[in-house]
Amino acid sequence: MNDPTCRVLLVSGDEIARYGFGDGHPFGTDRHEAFMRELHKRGMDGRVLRASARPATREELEWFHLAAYVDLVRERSVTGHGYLDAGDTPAFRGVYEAASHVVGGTLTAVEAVMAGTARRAFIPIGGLHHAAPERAAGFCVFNDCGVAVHYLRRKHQLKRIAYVDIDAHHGDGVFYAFEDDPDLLFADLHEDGRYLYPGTGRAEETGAGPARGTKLNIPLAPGAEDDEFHLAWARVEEYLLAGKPEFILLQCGADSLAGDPITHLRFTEAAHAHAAARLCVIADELGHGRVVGMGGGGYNRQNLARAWTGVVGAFLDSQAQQGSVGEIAAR
Ligand code: TV1
Ligand code: ZN
Repeated sequence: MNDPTCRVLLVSGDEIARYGFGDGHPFGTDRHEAFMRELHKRGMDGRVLRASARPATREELEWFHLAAYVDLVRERSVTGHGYLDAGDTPAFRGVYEAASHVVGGTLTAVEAVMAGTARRAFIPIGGLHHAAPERAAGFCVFNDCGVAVHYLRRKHQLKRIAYVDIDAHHGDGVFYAFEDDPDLLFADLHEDGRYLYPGTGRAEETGAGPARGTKLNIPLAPGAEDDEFHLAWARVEEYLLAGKPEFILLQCGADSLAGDPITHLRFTEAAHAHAAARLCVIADELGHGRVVGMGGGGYNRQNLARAWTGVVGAFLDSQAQQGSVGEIAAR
């Protein structure tokens, strides 16, 4: 356990793998397996600590969501009929259990990092950034990212938390829920909303009320490649170093890679590995090292497998460096 290569937690298993939609829906239940297979192929599954997801409690869900909406999901979960939004997010039998395990899984990741059992943690099916307090949206039933922010504040009295999002879609569910909260640092690179769902996240959207001017939305043109990513990413680093968060959440949606079937950004998986590696450096520099990655979107299975294993690899590498005497002496 004190082996520094062994301080990265992976939250995985059937409970979260069941979150997904059938019948030609881009967000299928095979995404978890596509990732796990690649992790095994790269020999990385034996290098991480493992945990399964617990379900979020009703109280935890209601830190972010309205009770009436939580009830609606629970009802639809029995029959599995109908949609939970206007057409992107179908109900399925057991959707309540699956979605609450995704939230609980992200909390498991956050808990482990706060307890010090892990320095970084990753959950492949987390990062459901479109869900709003009162409704599902864009494949997202419960917003694990938003609940995690409340968790860190309520259970650990953290104030300044960073949410970084490199999914091709804007993280509107997180953005609008914390729009007027200056202590939720928000940095989101995404495909310009003029061309892609959900249509929000203009650069001028910098926060509201007391938080006006404190959030970073960076829309990129369709077709943007790693060069554009790196230019934007430099601004994210500057923003985080100035903001000094006590915890960093990364939504690393793999739908920003070239070849995704529903978006038009053209990053390579090196972008995701770079983001993960640099967030570890920043978190270490800030003195706490706390980083949790959530998989987010990504509908080309090969892309999501490569991008997410790259993120886990960056977490493992950052740990190996942290543990090496030479590296510490060289600082
Ligand atoms: C059922 C079956 C639903 C097949 C939805 C692609 C489907 C999409 C489907 C789809 C699809 C979207 C919109 C439509 C605006 C709506 C996890 C007029 C082949 C984080 C969510 C994208 C992305 C929603 C989620 C988007 C995430 N694209 N096939 N739906 N309406 N919705 O465009 O950020 O990655 O595509
Ligand atoms: Zn997405």
